[in-house]
Amino acid sequence: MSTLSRNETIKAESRLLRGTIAAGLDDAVTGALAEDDTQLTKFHGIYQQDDRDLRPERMKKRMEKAFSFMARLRVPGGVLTPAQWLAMDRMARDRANGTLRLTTRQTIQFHGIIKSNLRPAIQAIHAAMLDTIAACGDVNRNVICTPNPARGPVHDEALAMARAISAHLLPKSRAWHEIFIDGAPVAGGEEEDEPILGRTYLPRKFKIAIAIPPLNDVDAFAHELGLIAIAEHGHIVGYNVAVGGGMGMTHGEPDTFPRTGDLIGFCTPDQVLAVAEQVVTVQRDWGDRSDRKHARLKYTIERHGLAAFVAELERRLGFALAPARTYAFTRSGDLSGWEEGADGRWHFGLFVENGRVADLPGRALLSGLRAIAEAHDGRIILTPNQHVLIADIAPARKDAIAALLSAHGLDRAPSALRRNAMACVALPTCGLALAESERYLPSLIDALEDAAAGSGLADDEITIRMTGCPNGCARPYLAEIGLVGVRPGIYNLYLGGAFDGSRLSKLYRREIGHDAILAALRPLFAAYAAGRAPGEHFADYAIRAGIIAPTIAGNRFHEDLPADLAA
Ligand code: SRM
Ligand code: SF4
Repeated sequence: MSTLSRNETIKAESRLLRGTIAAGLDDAVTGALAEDDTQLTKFHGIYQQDDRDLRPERMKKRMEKAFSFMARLRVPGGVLTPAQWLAMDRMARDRANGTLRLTTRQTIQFHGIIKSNLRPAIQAIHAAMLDTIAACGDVNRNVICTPNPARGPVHDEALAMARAISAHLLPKSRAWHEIFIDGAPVAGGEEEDEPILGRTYLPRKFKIAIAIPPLNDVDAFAHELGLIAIAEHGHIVGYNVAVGGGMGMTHGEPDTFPRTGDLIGFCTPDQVLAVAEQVVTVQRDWGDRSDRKHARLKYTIERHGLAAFVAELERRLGFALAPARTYAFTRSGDLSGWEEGADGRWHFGLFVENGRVADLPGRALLSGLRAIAEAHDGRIILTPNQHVLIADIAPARKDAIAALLSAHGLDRAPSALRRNAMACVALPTCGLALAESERYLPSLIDALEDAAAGSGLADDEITIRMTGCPNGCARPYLAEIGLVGVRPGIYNLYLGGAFDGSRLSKLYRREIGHDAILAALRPLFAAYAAGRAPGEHFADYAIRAGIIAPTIAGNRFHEDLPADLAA
């Protein structure tokens, strides 16, 4: 039997995620926590980080790294009340770096929380009836769901399902409350049990998304479990089930790869919790606990084969899934601007460049959203593509909200290219970043906008996503244009992901910098403008024109796969 990874021992010895975190928080000598505890805080939605911009200077001065913490909320379906938004805005200014960072999984991250602020920060989150439980770590992460209240009951039903799944799969350990909120051990001193996840939790992170066709804004095929809602007469009658998607890979290691999920059938709404639970338990029992690079469900399925996985799932369920139903996705990404719901209420999709809510020259997002939250009595919904939906605006309040948007410079629509762009956080906080992403993509888009406009494509939607390393946090391998950091200033360029998020891209150029990226894309924009068929998307054209090969090996790829497999 292969040796268990170090994380498995840390989990096993943690007393259900407690470790020595509580004592570490009280230790004023260092800004950090004990190394093993930094693995455990992840299960509580908290990452120890350091400011990488400051590393050289502090190393020269022989100072400890500039440690701080990132905290991530758990917000299934991304729905907040205006009061919760205001509480999070205040928390960010009082205890973090003064910005909110909206993520690709429909939630908020706070960066730069120093250790002495961590308990008060988490307590402020708790006071707003929110939490950070299971937002990171080897557990089921924030369950995401198409945020489209204009769809009425269908959205309500999908959102209720996202919340139910999140609650069902949540760790039962009270460690989060004990460490950060009340300090009180479980009554009677007995440790809780983890009937679904097990006392060593899952082999690796686990992700679930609910899509409501025709929108594939959640990228349903990028998740361990993708549920595609099937609606009839305005209500959800069930969900198509896709399993084994995931994005992460490592440069130069072809046995790691992005993979799109396999559609394995259909289940009714009352079967969903059982399906989610049993997909989790098969992965819990079959997943690789020796090598964390091969521990995600996608590798479990590749190792055992899809048929064996489905047979085991159905054995545990005690019933077979029905055949998948017909559905059609038309696009990924978010809708922006005003949309009127069937009930007459209005929704405004607000563009937030790369999810960073801050006051920028001419675009006061932080104070603008604060003013809107003060005036708004509907909901504020975080999207799966780092934007915000100001939802459920009564017709009588629409003008007031529009005036606030305008007063803060938030009513100007970005270009079609920028609207469909996403970048992960990367530097300076992400410890795994090999190159810039959030701080670089806006200037690359400036240049690409010129190129697109020069080819007459100013209004054409093309998805472009960048990450600072191959882990894939902005789901770059599902974009029409993907840029993945290799080292500072250098990226691999991928092309060919489907506009509706159903097909992975392929490597087009290896290790290129800013000028070469522009040199590669400019002629492609021109060729697309001249040669496309009516309604044809950029990546579909690139495949039809032979710019990139049409297929990948099954539903996975790697930049270093041998040509015969990759073609
Ligand atoms: Fe991610 C690790 C940021 C969505 C795949 N991700 C990280 C860490 C925590 C770095 C670390 O482990 O030290 C990053 C923190 C950076 C920072 O300073 O904030 C980080 N991931 C993000 C966010 C904030 C990107 C963003 O700009 O929005 C997203 C937070 C989502 C959330 O709210 O829960 C984020 N990460 C994703 C996604 C997209 C998704 O889930 O839809 C993926 C690809 C899908 C997938 O999981 O396959 C993703 N993140 C990873 C991986 C690669 C996992 C793998 O199996 O290979 C890592 C590294 C790891 O786990 O070892 C990672
Ligand atoms: Fe960090 Fe890489 Fe994720 Fe970007 S893709 S946030 S660089 S782990």
